[in-house]
Amino acid sequence: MKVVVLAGGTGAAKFVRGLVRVVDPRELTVIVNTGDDLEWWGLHVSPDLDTICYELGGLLDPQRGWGRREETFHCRDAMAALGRASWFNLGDRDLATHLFRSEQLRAGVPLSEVTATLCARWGIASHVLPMTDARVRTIVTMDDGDVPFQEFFVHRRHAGAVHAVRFEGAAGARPAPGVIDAIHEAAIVVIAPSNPVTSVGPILAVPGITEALNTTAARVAAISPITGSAAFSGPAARLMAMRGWPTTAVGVAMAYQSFLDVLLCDAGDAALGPEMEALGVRPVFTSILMSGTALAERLAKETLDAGAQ
Ligand code: FO1
Repeated sequence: MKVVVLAGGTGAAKFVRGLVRVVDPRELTVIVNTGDDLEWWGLHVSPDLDTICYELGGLLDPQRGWGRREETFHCRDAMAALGRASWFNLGDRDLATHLFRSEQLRAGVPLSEVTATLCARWGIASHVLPMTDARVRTIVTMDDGDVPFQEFFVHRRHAGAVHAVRFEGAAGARPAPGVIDAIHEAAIVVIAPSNPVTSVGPILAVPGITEALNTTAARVAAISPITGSAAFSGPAARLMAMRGWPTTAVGVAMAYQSFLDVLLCDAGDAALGPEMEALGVRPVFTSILMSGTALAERLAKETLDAGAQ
């Protein structure tokens, strides 16, 4: 059974960890947000691609949920001593990924090919695709002007009023090779429990991807990143409010309404069921907390079961 996951940050990696325990990893394609990408110390960093690849390759740091396990930060400290910015914590092992990727990109190799090479080197059987090979950057408008996503998320710890979010370069981007075919050939497409605005939003903003989701014969399921009116982590609820969506699972259903069949939500949100059904979305109430591999595996299985109904 072919499964596609649309993925953003750390929540997506947790879900994928469970998913590869219930599907053949070779049948899995993960389409990943690259709006969070940045240039750091002259290198191209793709945090969400790396989080998914490190998870699938068994390299992810389990505590932080990003970067590599058994990491050290000597280069960061040495750069700080040279007076360079060090708030974005690139680890020494992680650095090898960015050196390799940047070298390849400079030689004209598209990001999707570089990603495939890295996956092969790390023994990853699943297909990991950037949403696009083009340059797309998530820009957050705050009181003092526009800031790139990682400046907002990491440096400012997502504090401060957000007036707008835009995906620079998305309108002129094309989906990376394989993205549209994967969506059409899937039995189920799962939108991971990622921030609907800044993690999934950039993927949906690449022309052709939302259309493929609207027209695929696959069932489309999502897992809410919101329980009650709070996000598991990060600024999802605030950014959803900025978009004018309720900061509940109903808002998640609204974000994906045009193509969403099933939404897995927290059992405590059962009272929201009728509002979701009114949007044409079938809610499945369950435990969506993924604190540990066993829970992630159970949620993945429930998601596939819900999509099959
Ligand atoms: N997240 C942080 O909160 N602080 C960091 O210093 C940081 C560094 C970092 C380096 C490489 C990488 O792949 C991810 C990193 N992240 C860091 C996570 C990243 O900001 C987020 O996972 C996403 O971009 C949000 O989806």
